[in-house]
Amino acid sequence: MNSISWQFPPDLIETSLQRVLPLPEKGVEPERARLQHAMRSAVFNGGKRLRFHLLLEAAFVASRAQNVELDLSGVLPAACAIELIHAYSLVHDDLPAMDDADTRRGKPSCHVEFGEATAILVGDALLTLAFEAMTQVPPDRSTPALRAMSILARAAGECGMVGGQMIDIAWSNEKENGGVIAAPKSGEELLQMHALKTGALIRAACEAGGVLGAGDVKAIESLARYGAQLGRAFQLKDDLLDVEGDPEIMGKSATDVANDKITAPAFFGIEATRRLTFEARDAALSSLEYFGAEADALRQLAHFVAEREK
Ligand code: GRG
Repeated sequence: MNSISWQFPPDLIETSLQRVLPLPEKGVEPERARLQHAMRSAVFNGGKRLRFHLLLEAAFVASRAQNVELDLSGVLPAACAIELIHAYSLVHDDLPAMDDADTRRGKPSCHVEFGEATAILVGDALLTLAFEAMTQVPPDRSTPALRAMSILARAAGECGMVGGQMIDIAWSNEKENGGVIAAPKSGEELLQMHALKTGALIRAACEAGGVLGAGDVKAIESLARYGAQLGRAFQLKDDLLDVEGDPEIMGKSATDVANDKITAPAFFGIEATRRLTFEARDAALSSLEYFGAEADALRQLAHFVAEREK
């Protein structure tokens, strides 16, 4: 992602997140300091910041299309929030009851380093902090901020990521599915699970960015469509890397294949999965036709997501 010509420097992301997740205050109870330390470790451990970049860039693109100046103070809280929601989902996804992954981003996963109960609380605290962060906007930005919050809440919850995770888990664990062995009955069902588990948050980053950048209806719709297709390409490529990627480069230990997850290559075959990935990339690119050069970073990102090595 380093080769993408973002409108905003990566420093802006890290300093904004540091502000939302400061070091423990002096005198805080040692137990809470440990929790805060574990929360910081789940966030500041080398993620690509894809969703933060997306939300910020979508806001920029929408504002440019309307010829208005982007007010970052109304956008950064939601950009931080989506990264916190993402970090929580990874901490919970790695738990023994879910994917049981020992490493994340090349380091011990949260429950391995801090214990299982702490990791559950880290996820809970990051999710709630995300919603607190989203309220920290100037009063004149509160209406779009509230709309963006609703988009992110829906995408993160049962109608989106959590619902998709439930389907994914149920397909690989009959106990979590009332004793019924389930599997996707069609490629469409598998892609719909992807759209919920992974795509919903990526789509929401783009749609919420469009709202916070004061985009018109067409701009917001275009960005949402771009996000949905980007999310599809992202998960298909993730499934391909699971089969073809180098675990050393990927920085994670538990593969979906090893966890008996139903992956796109297992369902469609490798060649068809590659083709679907590129089709989603191209659909994402077509969704940006409404915009000019201001959307070039989003175009570069669509190529990166579908063609990356990790
Ligand atoms: C536990 C509620 C709950 C949801 C989990 C995020 C998720 C839903 C599952 C993760 C499983 C997984 C590896 C899905 C592939 C897509 C994905 C979210 C990959 C990780 O995102 P990146 O590559 O991560 O953006 P970094 O580390 O760069 O932030």
